[in-house]
Amino acid sequence: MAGFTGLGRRRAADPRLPPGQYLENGFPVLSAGPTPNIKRWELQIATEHAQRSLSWADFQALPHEDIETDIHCVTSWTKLGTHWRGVSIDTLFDGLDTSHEFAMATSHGGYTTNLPLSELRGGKAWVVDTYEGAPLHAEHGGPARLFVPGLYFWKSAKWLQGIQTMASDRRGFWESMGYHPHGDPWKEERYA
Ligand SMILES: Nc1nc2c(c(=O)[nH]1)N[C@H]1C(S)=C(S)[C@@H](COP(=O)(O)O)O[C@H]1N2
Ligand SMILES: [Mo]
Repeated sequence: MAGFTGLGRRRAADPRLPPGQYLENGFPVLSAGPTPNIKRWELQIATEHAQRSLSWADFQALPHEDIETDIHCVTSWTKLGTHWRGVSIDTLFDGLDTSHEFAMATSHGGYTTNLPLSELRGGKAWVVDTYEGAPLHAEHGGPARLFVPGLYFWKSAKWLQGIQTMASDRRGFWESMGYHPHGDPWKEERYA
């Protein structure tokens, strides 16, 4: 009977794999443009009230956290148990108040991606500078990238330059090409 023959295959599926994803052991590089040459790194955090600018030394002086988590790319690969280190967005926004509910992340090179602020705060997102114990490779967004593992990986802007809060949602680079404005892998929010 079909129901029984399918059982083994179903048991083999890893429960950590969101729907439609496959396990990837390598680490693919997905960049919409060339790896930018960043001469002077600076991170801008801005709300409707204030702007904060961090040099590399300022950023390094902030408390870093270790993160072990899975990552999910909209092109269907998932990597399990990856290790990162970085500064939480809560720390970067500490003392800045905002009534905005959305944010745009902007990268060196012009890439943008929009996120609800609720997906960036509350221990869900970081600016990471370390991957598997080593400085983050330039092709993966080094010296530092946004890291939002709860959403598809296109939201994790490489070569992060700034985060600007917004009163209403606008679309970033892939979102304006038809990717989902939110991007939850467990809901398969791939395309709008
Ligand atoms: N600045 C920038 N960030 C980016 C991208 C990009 O093209 N430019 N690609 C996104 C996409 S679609 C994915 S899947 C991941 C890929 O990250 P990786 O190259 O480290 O695997 O980065 C995201 N962040
Ligand atoms: Mo992607």
